[in-house]
Amino acid sequence: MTDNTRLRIAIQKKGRLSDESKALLKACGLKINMKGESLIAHVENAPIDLLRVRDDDIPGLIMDGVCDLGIVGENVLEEELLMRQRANEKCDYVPLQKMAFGGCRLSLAVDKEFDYQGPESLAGLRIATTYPELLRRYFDEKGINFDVCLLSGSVEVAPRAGLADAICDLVSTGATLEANGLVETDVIYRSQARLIRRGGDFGDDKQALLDKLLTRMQGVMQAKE
Ligand code: PRT
Ligand code: ZN
Repeated sequence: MTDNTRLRIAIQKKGRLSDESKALLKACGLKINMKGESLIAHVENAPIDLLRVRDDDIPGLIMDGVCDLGIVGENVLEEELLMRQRANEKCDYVPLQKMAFGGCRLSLAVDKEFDYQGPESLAGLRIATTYPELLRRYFDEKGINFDVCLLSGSVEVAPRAGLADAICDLVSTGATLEANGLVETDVIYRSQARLIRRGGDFGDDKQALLDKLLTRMQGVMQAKE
């Protein structure tokens, strides 16, 4: 049985958001008892548990009401939201603070030899991405058809490997694109990490704990500015 009296926070287990998510919670005064690879880490000085999962699972855990709070990239959140809307699935959540980390952009990129004149240059071509819904929204708004090559990693090698004519991937410094002979053409979505909470009522005790945590988070983030 799960203990519903404890506030459950989903954070990325390993990756670009995990260290800063943990650091933020620690700076809020939480004493986290993190043992190796375990899925759940208990907070020793508050009725809070951390669920350490893949970032892709965080929006679903919140939208299904399995976790109370989550820290996730808006790119992953928006992709899940569009997918659930398309499938008519439950997508109840409340966006809270933006975090001061995880900044990146989802961009189209083509081979540097490609004669790119705008998104219409990609009409009827194949684009490799991990974010088919965000990509589709962008092209649907422009009335341009395209094919998808769905990859969960190594998107930047798809053109060279002959899998796709262009890519749509996350960019931060641009070094990965450059190393693969690609040029960024259009930014289709700007993202950063965000705190989200599930919909519905939390009950008095959990709500009070959440309010206290949010106030502390604001303080920590303001102190950093
Ligand atoms: O295992 P899990 O599924 O949890 O992790 P993951 O591998 O899916 O995600 P991870 O840890 O790579 O990224 C987590 C989140 O960090 C993303 O969803 C974004 O919100 C955010 N983020 C910020 C980034 C980047 N910057 C980023 N640069 N995520 C990925 N990248 C990758 C990009 O895909 C490309 O391969 O870094 C490369 C480009 O970086 P530059 O600096 O060369 O441009
Ligand atoms: Zn992921």
